Amino acid sequence: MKITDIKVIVASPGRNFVTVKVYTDQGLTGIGDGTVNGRELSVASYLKDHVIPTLIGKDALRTEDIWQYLYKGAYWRRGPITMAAIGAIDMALWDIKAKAANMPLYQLLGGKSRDKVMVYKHVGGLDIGEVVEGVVAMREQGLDAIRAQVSIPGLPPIYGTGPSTDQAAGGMIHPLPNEEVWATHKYLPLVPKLFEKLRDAVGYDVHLLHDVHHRLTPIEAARLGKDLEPFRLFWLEDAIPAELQEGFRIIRQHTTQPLAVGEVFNSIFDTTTLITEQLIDYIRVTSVHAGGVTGLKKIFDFASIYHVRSACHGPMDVSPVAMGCNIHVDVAINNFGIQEFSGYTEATHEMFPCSWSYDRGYLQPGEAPGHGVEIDEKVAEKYPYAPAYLPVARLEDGTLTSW
Ligand code: EZ4
Ligand code: CO
Repeated sequence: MKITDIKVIVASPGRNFVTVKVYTDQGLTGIGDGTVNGRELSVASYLKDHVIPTLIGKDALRTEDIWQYLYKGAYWRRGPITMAAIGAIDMALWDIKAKAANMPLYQLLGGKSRDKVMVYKHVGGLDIGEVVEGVVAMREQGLDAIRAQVSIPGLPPIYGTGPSTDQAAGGMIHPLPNEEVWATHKYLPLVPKLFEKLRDAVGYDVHLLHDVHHRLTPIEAARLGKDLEPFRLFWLEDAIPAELQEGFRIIRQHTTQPLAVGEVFNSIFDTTTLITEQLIDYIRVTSVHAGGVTGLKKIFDFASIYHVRSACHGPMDVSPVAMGCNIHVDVAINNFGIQEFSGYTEATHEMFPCSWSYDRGYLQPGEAPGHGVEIDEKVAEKYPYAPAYLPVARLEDGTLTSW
């Protein structure tokens, strides 16, 4: 089955998405997600200018060979833009392969290992009371796992802590980077107080999660982990920036608090120290940023040997196409942990009709052949690309810091 054409579609139904559509000489088509939030057009160019011309005429069913061709062949290996471009093509090819087999994608990955995929959603708030209310309300909507974030009193709300975070992710995207303020010494004593109140309100049956968003140093993260131990979090996410994987050794020495990291990783080589030394419990790579279904499966299979479980990143900027691929992998692998799910705008759902479905805290991949997500190009035309940046963060004295 030969690849005859590949189209790149950039559209913004609430936020920017980069989607590829692969055409074959058998009439089958497949789509893939190549979105890198805030850097979207670089992936579109990488695909149009450098990848697509090399793939015309190749056998669409050779997913592994094409993955290696784009990875090893580029010479410049890894990196978020390269891996998102590879990911987009890989998802589209798996979509075509599963459609050719007339099966949902999960069947080609080993079939179902579980009945449903547990998700967590986000609650943010300007103070502890508001977060507690939000978590109680979300529990009533059937969620078994909830991420809780709170603003620091006296500082403006930061990314992920505003009210109704589900939609705020869109509202916090700016035409130029917004400048946020961060103060570790005000944050560290606040978070244990939040989780104490949360456990008082909802008990220990529900999984509670917290995202530090790379804002601490290893020893600060170790302190926070220790302070949170009585409240038994499902995980502490991105406690430190993880370019220095060895940093997790310090956190691990001090706390039994389970740890998750990896939403900005794009290759298995970002994870080797973390996984082989069992420094983390959950690996947060996601199909779009880690080289598609092929890249994701390699990392999760490697992680399974070391008792590390999957936890695909799933914010609103991971398109419904990548979300679909994640769900097929989630349901098929043995070492599934949890799936992040922020939900999407109505316009996003209108643009990406899909067979996967969400109900009261759990996702299902659906039974449509392929990954089950399509793109309505007429709808895409209604929502042109709009420049959008993630924020940056500074300390109170103006020093630029991680966020
Ligand atoms: O900051 O998706 O756990 N989720 C997150 C996200 C990320 C954004 C970056 O594009 O931390 O909200
Ligand atoms: Co995160």
